[in-house]
Amino acid sequence: HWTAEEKQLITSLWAKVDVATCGAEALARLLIVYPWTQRFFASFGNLSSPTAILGNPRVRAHGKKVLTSFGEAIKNLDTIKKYFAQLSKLHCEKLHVDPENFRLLGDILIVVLAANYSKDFSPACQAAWQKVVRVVAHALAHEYH
Ligand code: ZNH
Repeated sequence: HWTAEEKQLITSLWAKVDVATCGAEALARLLIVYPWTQRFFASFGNLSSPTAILGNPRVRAHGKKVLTSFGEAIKNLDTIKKYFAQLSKLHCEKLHVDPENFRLLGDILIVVLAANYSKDFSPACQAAWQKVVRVVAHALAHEYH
């Protein structure tokens, strides 16, 4: 269900993405824009202000981890449910993350990409990425019960 053009728009932007920087920014923005998401990261230390969150090394490291995993998913778009089955179970059974948060992070990631790669982020590129973040959120929610 992916056209060659969509895949091209996805991989050509992804090739430019700085995963550490954008991952850190995306998770930090999630915690700032939707402060109730901070409850999942209570062990991460100081989250008391936007500045603290943006500079928090554990937020930065975890954001990189999440976006790295996201990047692996992009390489497995046609088998993404299977690819994310274990991770979906982990988020459901152990981490108890409400899947609504996957959608929120997806929307935040779109903002981060648009802000950092504005020249590349054409409406067609946005359309392909909106689809990616929706499919990723759906796959991560698939093993919830
Ligand atoms: Zn998550 C973890 C991915 C989203 C929360 N994650 C994690 C990991 C990974 C991920 C890979 C690691 C695992 C292991 O270790 O084994 N995520 C991911 C992705 C996504 C996500 C791909 C999308 C896209 N998460 C998310 C959200 C949230 C979360 C939205 C909330 C809000 N995670 C989480 C937590 C954890 C994780 C809490 C754990 C951390 C620590 O370290 O503790």
